[in-house]
Amino acid sequence: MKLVIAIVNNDDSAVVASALTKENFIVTKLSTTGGFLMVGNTTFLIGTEDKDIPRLKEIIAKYSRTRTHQAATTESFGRGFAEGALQTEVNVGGATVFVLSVDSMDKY
Ligand code: 2BA
Repeated sequence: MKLVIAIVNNDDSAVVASALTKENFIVTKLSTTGGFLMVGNTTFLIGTEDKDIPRLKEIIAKYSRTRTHQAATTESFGRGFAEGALQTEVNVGGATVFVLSVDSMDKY
């Protein structure tokens, strides 16, 4: 058994969640914030069997788009820089996916 932690863009989260549940994956959706851009994103927790991991990754990749994001980084916070200073352009996503091994899962 695996636990998948998938971080996706907020704009893709509804369609990713819908595609996963349609394919019978059980999903928990968390509202999260990226530490670099300090912009909201969505983290999915998905417990699933090892054999379903390739299909799960395929679905997440299919519905997660890469975007260019222009923003002040956290480097500028609290240092008195003018607005627009330390702006940076970064490619965000499609999705960042971690796959963890799970010792056991119980439901009571
Ligand atoms: P953020 O931390 O807000 O990062 C947004 C994007 O900024 C990243 O896109 C990456 O292109 C860039 N970036 C992040 N940290 C950077 C740094 N120290 N220097 C230069 N550029 C940096 P993604 O890699 O697609 O990541 C999107 C979001 O996924 C991240 O939002 C974070 O919430 C999460 N994430 C990505 N990799 C992670 C990791 N190794 N561990 C935990 N969370 C991760």
